[in-house]
Amino acid sequence: MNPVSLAIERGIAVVTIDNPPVNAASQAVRAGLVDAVRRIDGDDAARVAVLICAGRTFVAGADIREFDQPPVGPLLPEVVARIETATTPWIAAIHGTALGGGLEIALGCHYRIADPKARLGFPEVNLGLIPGAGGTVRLARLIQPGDAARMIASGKPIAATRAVELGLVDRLAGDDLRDAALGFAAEMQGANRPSPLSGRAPLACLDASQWQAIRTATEERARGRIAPVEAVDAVREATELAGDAALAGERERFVRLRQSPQSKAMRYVFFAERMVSKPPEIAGIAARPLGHIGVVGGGTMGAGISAAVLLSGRPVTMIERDRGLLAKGLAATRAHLGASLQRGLIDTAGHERILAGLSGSTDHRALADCDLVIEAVFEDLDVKLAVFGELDRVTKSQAVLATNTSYLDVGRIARAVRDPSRVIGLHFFSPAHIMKLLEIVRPETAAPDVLATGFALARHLRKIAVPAGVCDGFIANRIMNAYRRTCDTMLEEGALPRDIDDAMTRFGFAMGLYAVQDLAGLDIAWAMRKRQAESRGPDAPYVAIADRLCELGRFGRKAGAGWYLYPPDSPKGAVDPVVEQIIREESARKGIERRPITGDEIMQRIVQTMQDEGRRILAEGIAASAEAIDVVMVNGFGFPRWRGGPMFMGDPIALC
Ligand code: T1G
Repeated sequence: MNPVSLAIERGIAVVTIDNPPVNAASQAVRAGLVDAVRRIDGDDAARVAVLICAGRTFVAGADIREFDQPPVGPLLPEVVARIETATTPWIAAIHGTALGGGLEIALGCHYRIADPKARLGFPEVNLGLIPGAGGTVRLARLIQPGDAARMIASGKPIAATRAVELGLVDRLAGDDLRDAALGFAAEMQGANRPSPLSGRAPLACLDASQWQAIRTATEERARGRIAPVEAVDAVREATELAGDAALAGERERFVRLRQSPQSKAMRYVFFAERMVSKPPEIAGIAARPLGHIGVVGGGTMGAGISAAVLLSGRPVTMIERDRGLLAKGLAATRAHLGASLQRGLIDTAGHERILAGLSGSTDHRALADCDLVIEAVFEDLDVKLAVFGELDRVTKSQAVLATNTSYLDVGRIARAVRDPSRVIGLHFFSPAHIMKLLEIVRPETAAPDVLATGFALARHLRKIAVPAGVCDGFIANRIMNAYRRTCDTMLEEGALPRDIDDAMTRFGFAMGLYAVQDLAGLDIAWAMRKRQAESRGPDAPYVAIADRLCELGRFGRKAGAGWYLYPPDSPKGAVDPVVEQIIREESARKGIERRPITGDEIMQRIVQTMQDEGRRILAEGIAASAEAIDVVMVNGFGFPRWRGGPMFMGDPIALC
C-alpha cells in the first residue's frame, strides 16, 4: 500500500504520509513523495501543497533499517531536491517530532508551520552519522550557521517555539495543525514560490577562529565520537561552498560515516534498546493498572524514584519511618522536580500539577489503594522483609510489589508475602529520575502480567527496561563487580586509581571506575562484600584495599575522601598519597612486585572481564541476549555507545 496519499481541494494539494509507527522515510515514502511532486506540478488545480503526516509524529528520519541494505532509489537527497525545485510551493505541517531526514524534507519545503508541542532536530550524531540529505546545507542557509552547527553537533531536538526564534519554522499553529496549515496555504495561493534554500547564500559567514571555537568545544563533548566534529566541519564547508558542491560534500561524508564502525555500533545499540524492552514472554499480555504509586523509603533512591514517577504524571505516596525522615524525603523529591522546572523539562503549570500529586505518611496503611508499591529502603534483607510483611498486610491483592534492591535475592523477598506472584525487582540506577536504565528482575514466582506491569511502568517513565534473572547483582552490578575485582587486582600489581580512571575516560567512559565509586559512595559495596565474606572461600583471591579505605571512613565524596581527596578547591578529586601508600602496603603484604601497567592492558583486561562475566550470565539465563548486556553497560555504566558495548565489541586485544 502506498504510504503517501494526495488529495486536492480548493486549489490546495494535501499530501499525507502514513507509515507507522514513526513515518520513517522508507523507500515507499520516498517514491510516493516524488510521485506527488510530479502529479501536483502537473495539475493546474493545485496552486500550493501541504505536507502532513498521519499518526503521532511527522517524519522521524530516514528508515534506519535500510542503512545495512543496498540503497534503492529514489534516495532522500533526490526527494528533497524535487520538492525544493517543484513549481508549486510546499508547506510542511509538523507535529510530534521532525527528525533527521524528516527535518530535511521539511527544509526542502518552502514554508514550515508547527504544532507548538512539536520538536525538531538532527539526531544523526546519536547514530554516528551526520545529515545526509542536505540538512547541513539548507539549515546553514536558513538560520545562523553557528546555531546550525551547534544544533546538528548536539543531536538534541529543539522545541517548536525555539525553532521559530531561530527562523527554522515560519509560524506556530493553534490547536488544529491541519486547519492552520490549510489557512497558511490559502494565504500562499498565487504567491511566488520562494527560491530553493540550497541555491541561496548562507545567512552569515564565520571566520576561521569562530569555527575553530565551535569545533574545539564539540570535540571536548564528543569524548571519542567522530560524528559531532564531522557535523561541524560539514556545516562550515556548507557555508564556504556553493549549494551543489556543498550537497555533494555532505553526501560523501554521510556515506563514509554510514560505513564507520562507530555508526554500526550506535545503530546496533539503537535497535538493541528497543528489542530488549519488548521481551517475548510479555507479548500480548496486558499490564495491571498503574494509577497511584507508593514508594517506601525517602533516601537517595526513594526520592529519585518518586520524582521519576511524578514526572510521568502519576501521584506518589512516600512512606518513611518517622516525620523527620519523611520531611527530608519529600523535600529531596521536590528539589528534583524544581531542577526539572529549571532545566525546562516541565513548565510552571506542569510543575504545580505534579507537586500536587506528592503525599507522604509514616503509616503504611496510606498505601491501601496503590496499584504498585516500590520499596527503596536500606540494602539489608531483614529490613526489606519487614517492609514486605507490612505491604502484604496493607496493600490490595492486585497491587504489584517491587523491590529496588541492587543485589539481594528477589525470590527470597517474594516468598515473604502470601502471594509471591505479585513481586518483582525494579532496579533503578542513581540518580533514578535521570538514569535511563531500569533492570526488571524476575523471580520464578512472578506472574506474567506483573512482569508486563513492570515494563509498562518503564515505558511511562521513558526508561530503557532490561529483563534480568535473579542472582547476586543481576546483570549490571554482577558485571561491575567483576571488572571492579579486575581493577583492584591491577592496583595490587602496579596501577594506581588515576591510571585506571584515565584509561577508562580515554576509552570513552564519562568517568572511571574509582571516580564513580567515590560519587556513589563506597559504603554500600563494602556492606555487600562483608555479607559475601561469609560465603567466600579462604583461598578465594581477594583485594582488601577498598576495605581499608572504608575502615578509615573514606566513603567517597560525601565523606570528603575516598579513592581521591575532595578538598573544596578540587571538586574533581585530587590524588591522595595516603591511598597510594595503602595500595603499596597491600602489594608488599602479598609479596607482589609492582610493575608498570599500560592503558591498553588496563582496558583489554576490563573489557575481557566484562565479556567473560557476560558469557557466564548468558549461559545461566540471567540475561536473554548479548544485546541486553550491552544495553545495560551503555546505559548503566557509561560504556561508550560508539563502541556498541562489551559483547558487541569482539576481541578486546584487537580493539583497545
Ligand atoms: N527508522 C526505522 N525505524 C524507526 C525509526 C527510524 N528512523 N525511528 C523509530 N523506529 C522504530 C523503532 O525501532 C521502534 O520499532 C518504533 O519505530 C517506535 O520507536 C538521511 C541519515 C522518533 C523519538 O535518529 O528517536 O534521518 O521496536 O520505540 O519512544 O539525514 O524512535 O516497535 O519495532 O523509539 O515514541 C534520524 C530515531 C535517522 C530518530 C520515537 N532519526 N527515532 O520514540 O518510539 S537518520 C532518528 C527516535 C537520518 C538522514 C539521516 C524515536 C522517536 P519497534 P520508539 P518512541
